[in-house]
Amino acid sequence: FMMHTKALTLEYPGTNVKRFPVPTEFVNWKVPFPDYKPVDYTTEKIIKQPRPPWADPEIRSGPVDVPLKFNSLDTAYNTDRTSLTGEYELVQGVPRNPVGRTGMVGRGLLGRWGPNHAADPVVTRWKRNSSGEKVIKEGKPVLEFVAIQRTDCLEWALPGGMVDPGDTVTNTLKKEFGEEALNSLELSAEENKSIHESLEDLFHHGTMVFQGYIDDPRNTDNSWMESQAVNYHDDSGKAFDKFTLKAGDDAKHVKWMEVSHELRLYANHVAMVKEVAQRLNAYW
Ligand code: RP5
Ligand code: MG
Ligand code: MG
Repeated sequence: FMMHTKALTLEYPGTNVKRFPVPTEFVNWKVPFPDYKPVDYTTEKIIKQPRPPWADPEIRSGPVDVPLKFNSLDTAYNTDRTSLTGEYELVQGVPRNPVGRTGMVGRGLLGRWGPNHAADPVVTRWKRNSSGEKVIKEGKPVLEFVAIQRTDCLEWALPGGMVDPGDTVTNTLKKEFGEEALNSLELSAEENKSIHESLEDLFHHGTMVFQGYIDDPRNTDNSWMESQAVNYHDDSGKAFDKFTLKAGDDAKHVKWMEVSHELRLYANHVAMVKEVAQRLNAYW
């Protein structure tokens, strides 16, 4: 069962646009909502020509040069249009959000019609005191994970990012962690090489902790975020000593954040971190 709440936030992020209010009982498409008048919004950034490579053409105004292949790998656009939630419906040729109504049609800030794929690294270590012993709460060791503060909304989040056209999820996990938590974009070629090698090691053994629909505030009735979250756990605490966390790209700050039930994070990132805590039998 899937539900969204953050995708119903009336103020559409980073704009003055307001969603049409959808009371929770009307989210489900199966519930008739005759008064539903969703606002139609797609950011200028993806409509203006030339289009960025991560953005699709407008498909509601007539046939396009290269038709989009929904529910399949679309090689013409170098993008995966399959959904982790299963096959999605098309209504008048346009994908329909598998969870339900959002109060907005069009793509909002998202580039793709249908699923927009992202990847979220959950990098963890045990919290230790000054003598190097694990910190214990209620009989369980306390975890820490690498969190970034997003520049777009100032909310704390996992250092995740969109899968670029033609790129893989595995590579995106490393790339986004490097860019957002290590500021790799502003390091010298040499520094990057050494970071890349260490990351290669660390990111070798990951555990998939979540795959599916993301309750992202940018979602619309026709475009939505999906992600795969992978946990990389540094049990000895030695591997990450090599790195200096430094925020970069779309991150304003970065830090090791303590894991507990009090976490408040972007989208449904709390659920991903909670899953990691449970798997590692850590304090929550
Ligand atoms: C969320 O947005 C995903 O879980 C991921 O963390 C992020 C990807 O978008 P950008 O960070 O590139 O904006 O839905
Ligand atoms: Mg990024
Ligand atoms: Mg990001």
